Amino acid sequence: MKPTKRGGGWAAIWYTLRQAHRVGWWQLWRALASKNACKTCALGMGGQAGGMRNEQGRWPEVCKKSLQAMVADMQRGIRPEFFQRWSIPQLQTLSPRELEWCGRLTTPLYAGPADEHFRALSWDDAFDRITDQFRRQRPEETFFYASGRSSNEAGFLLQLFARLYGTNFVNNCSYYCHQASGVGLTAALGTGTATVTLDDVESADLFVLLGGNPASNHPRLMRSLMHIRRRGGQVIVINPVKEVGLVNFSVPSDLRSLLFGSEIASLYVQPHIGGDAALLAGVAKLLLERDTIDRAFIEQATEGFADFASLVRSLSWEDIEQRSGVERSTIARIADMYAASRRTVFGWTMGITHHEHGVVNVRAIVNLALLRGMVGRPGAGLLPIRGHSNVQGIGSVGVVPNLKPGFLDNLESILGVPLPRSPGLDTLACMQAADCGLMRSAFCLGGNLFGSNPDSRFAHRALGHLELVTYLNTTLNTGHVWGRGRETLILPVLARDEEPQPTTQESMFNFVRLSSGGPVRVAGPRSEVAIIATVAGRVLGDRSPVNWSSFQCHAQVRELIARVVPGYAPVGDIDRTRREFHIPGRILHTPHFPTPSGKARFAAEPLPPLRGGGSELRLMTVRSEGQFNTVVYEEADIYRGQERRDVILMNREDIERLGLRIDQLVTVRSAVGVMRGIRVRAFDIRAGNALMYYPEANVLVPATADPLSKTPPFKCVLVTVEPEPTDTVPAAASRRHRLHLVPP
Ligand SMILES: Nc1nc2c(c(=O)[nH]1)N[C@H]1C(S)=C(S)[C@@H](COP(=O)(O)OP(=O)(O)OC[C@H]3O[C@@H](n4cnc5c(=O)[nH]c(N)nc54)[C@H](O)[C@@H]3O)O[C@H]1N2
Ligand SMILES: Nc1nc2c(c(=O)[nH]1)N[C@H]1C(S)=C(S)[C@@H](COP(=O)(O)OP(=O)(O)OC[C@H]3O[C@@H](n4cnc5c(=O)[nH]c(N)nc54)[C@H](O)[C@@H]3O)O[C@H]1N2
Ligand SMILES: [Mo]
Repeated sequence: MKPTKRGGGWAAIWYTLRQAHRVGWWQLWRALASKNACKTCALGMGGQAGGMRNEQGRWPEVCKKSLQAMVADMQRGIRPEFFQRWSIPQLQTLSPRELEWCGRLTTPLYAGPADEHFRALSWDDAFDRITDQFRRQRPEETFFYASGRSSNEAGFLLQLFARLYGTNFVNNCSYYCHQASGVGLTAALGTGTATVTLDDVESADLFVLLGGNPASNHPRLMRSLMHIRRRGGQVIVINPVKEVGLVNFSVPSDLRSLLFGSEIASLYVQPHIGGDAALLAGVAKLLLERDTIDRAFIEQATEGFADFASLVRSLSWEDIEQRSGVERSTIARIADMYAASRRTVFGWTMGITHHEHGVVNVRAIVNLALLRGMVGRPGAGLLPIRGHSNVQGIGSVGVVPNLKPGFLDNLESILGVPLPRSPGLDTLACMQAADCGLMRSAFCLGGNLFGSNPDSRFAHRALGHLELVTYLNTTLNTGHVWGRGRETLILPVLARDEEPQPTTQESMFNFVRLSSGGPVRVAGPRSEVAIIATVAGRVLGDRSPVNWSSFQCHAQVRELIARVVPGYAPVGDIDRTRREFHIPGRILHTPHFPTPSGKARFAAEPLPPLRGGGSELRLMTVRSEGQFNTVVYEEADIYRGQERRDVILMNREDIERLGLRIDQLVTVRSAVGVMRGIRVRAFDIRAGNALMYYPEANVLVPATADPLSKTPPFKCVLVTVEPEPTDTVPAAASRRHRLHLVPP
C-alpha cells in the first residue's frame, strides 16, 4: 500500500460519505450537528454554538476522527446471546478493532473466577456486588481511574466518592499522556495548561510543532497551521518521522487547500527519538552567542537565567549533535527562523512527554520561549496539544491524586467533614501496588486501563490480582478480556451526545463548553453520573455528608462544582445562561506569572543521554491514522501507507545494516517483552530509530517512568530486531496469542 501524497483531503471526504451510507445520512447529520462538544481530541468544537463550530465560531469544522467516534457510538447493541456464544478465551482472540465493532454494550456484565463466559446481570445485582466489595475492603485498598472521555460532572462525582470513601488513590489517563506538560509548565510558570487561545495560534508568525502528528490526531489544528503559512508565517516541524500530513495537508473545508493541498512545514527536522532537549539547547546556545534574546523580558519577568545560560554555554557542539542527531547547520536554521519571529507559539504532544525525561523536554521548550519573551503576550506562547476531548476538565474537577489546596479547603468547608490528606498515587503506582497485592479493587470510568499500560504482561498480572475490577464503558475492549480481576463487572454507559441531561467539558484552550446531550440510541446503557451517584449512595449510605440521590440531577452537581473548583464559578448557572467561558487566570497575555515571585523560571537541566545505539534501536509506539487510542477503527494507516498493524517501520540504512529485507518476518525484543512474526517495512524515519503501533506494542514497553511526571517512556523503548528462523508466521504470533503475552 502506497502512502498518500498528502494528508486530509478527498480521502477524508470519501470516508465521511461511506460512513454516512453505513449509518444513514440523516442520523449522522443530526449527530454531527447536535450541540455537543466533539468526542475526540481536546481542540474543542461543538457545544452551544452548534455542532461543527470551533471556539471562534467558525463552521464547518469537522474531522474524520469525530466521525469515526460518532459512527462507533451509533452501532447496534450487542445481543445478550452474544456472550453465551463467545467465551472469554474466544473473545481474547479478537483484535482491538474486532472488539470495538462487536457493538454497543447494553447490559451490565459479570464474570467470576470460575466463569468462562460473561453473563448479563441486573443493575441492582451489579450495584450490590460493588457495594459488598467496597464494604469488605479498606479505602486504601482500592483505586479510581478515569480516562478523558467522561464529563466534568461524572469526573467530579467520581473523585468526591473516592475522597468521601477515604482514599486519594484517584487519577486519570493524563499520567500516561500530558502529565509532563502539567508538571513542567507549573514548575516554570505556575500554571499547567496552555497559555494561548485559538486566536493567538492563528495570529502567530511562527509555529514550532514538536513530537506530534496533528494531521492524524488533531486534524482541525491543520487549518490553523495552513493559515499561518498563507499569511506568510512559518511552521517548523521537529519529528524523527517524516509524517506526510505535516509536509502537505489538504484541509477538506477549504476549497483551495482541498484541490491543491497546502504546504505545512517550512522546515522539517528529524532528530533522534529523545533528542529534542539537546536540539533545543543547541538553539538556545546559538541565540545566546548571537545575543538575539530579549534581555528586558528576561530581567523583568524571569528568574534562573544565569544558571541556565552558563549551563548552555558549557555544552559542546559535539554533545549537542550526537544527542540530538541533528547537525549544527540545521540547528542554526531553526535559530535564524526563531530569531526573525515576532510571535512564536510552541505546540507539542506525546513525542515530548512519553520519555523518562519528559519534564526535562517540556522545560527545554519553556526555556527557549522565555529566551525571546515568547510567553506572556498575545500571539505567542505555549500549547500542550491535549489528547482526549475532556482530559483537561477531568483534571480540573479533581480526578487527581493530590488536590490543589484551594480546592480541598473549599470541599472540606462546604461538606463540613475532613477529607483524606495522605498523598495519593499516580496511575502506574496504583498498578504496581495492585501487582504487589496491596490493592483489592479498581473502579474505572472509561478508557482501557489494561490496554493503555506499559508492559502488557505486567498489566494483565496486576489487574488479575484484584478481587473486583469495575469498568464503565460504551463498547468492548481488550481490557474487559485481558484486564480482569477475580471478578469483573462491565457497566454500559451513554455517550456524551446521548445523555438525557446536559454535561460540560473543557478544551485544551481552557474553554468550558456545555453539551446538550441527546436521544438514547440503544436501550440499556445509563448515564455515567447516574451510575456513580447510585454506587456512592449505596456504599457510603448514611455516613455521607451529601445527598447522593440529588446528584442524579446534573445541575445539582454543577452547583457544587461552581462552589468548589477554582475558575469554574460560571458553571453554576450555565443551564440558564448557556454561556460557555474561558477559565480565568490561565491564558497569559501579560508577562506576569502565577508563581510565588510572579516571575517565570528557567530550568538548568543537564542534557539527557542518547539511549541505545548499535544493534539496539530506539522504538516509538504510536497511533495510526485509523485508531483512537486503544480503539482501532481500521487496520490500515493510510498516511503511512501501511495496510496492516503488525509491522515495524525502519530506516533503509538500518534494514541493510542489520541484514534484513523488506517484508521479512522478524522478532522484536525488548527488556520486558517479545513480538514474533512482525514485518519489516522501510520508512522515512531517522536512522537508529523505529516505529510500531500502540496498543499492540505495549508488551515491549517497560513499566518504568519519568521520576517527575510518572509517565512511562512509550516513545523510547530499546529493542533488537532479528529474523524469524523460518519465513512463516510463528505460532506465538497467531490469533490465540494476539497480544503477544508470552514470556520473552
Ligand atoms: N485520530 C486520533 N486522534 C487522537 C488520538 C488517537 O489515538 N487517534 N489520541 C488522542 C490522545 S489521548 C492523544 S495524547 C493525542 C496524541 O497525539 P500525538 O502525540 O500526535 O500521537 P502519537 O501517535 O503518540 O504520535 C506522536 C508523534 O510524535 C513523534 N515522536 C515520537 N518520538 C518522538 C521524539 O522523541 N521527539 C519528537 N520530536 N517526536 C517524536 C512521532 O513520530 C509521532 O508523529 O492525540 C489525540 N487525538
Ligand atoms: N504504547 C503506548 N501506550 C500508550 C500511548 C502511546 O502512545 N503508546 N498513549 C497513552 C495515552 S496518551 C493515553 S491518553 C492512553 C489512553 O488509552 P485509553 O484508556 O484506551 O483511551 P480511551 O480512548 O479513553 O479508551 C477507550 C475506551 O473508552 C470507552 N469509551 C468511549 N466513549 C466513552 C464515554 O463516553 N464514556 C465512557 N465511560 N467510556 C467511553 C470505550 O469503551 C473504549 O473502549 O493510552 C496511553 N498508552
Ligand atoms: Mo493521551
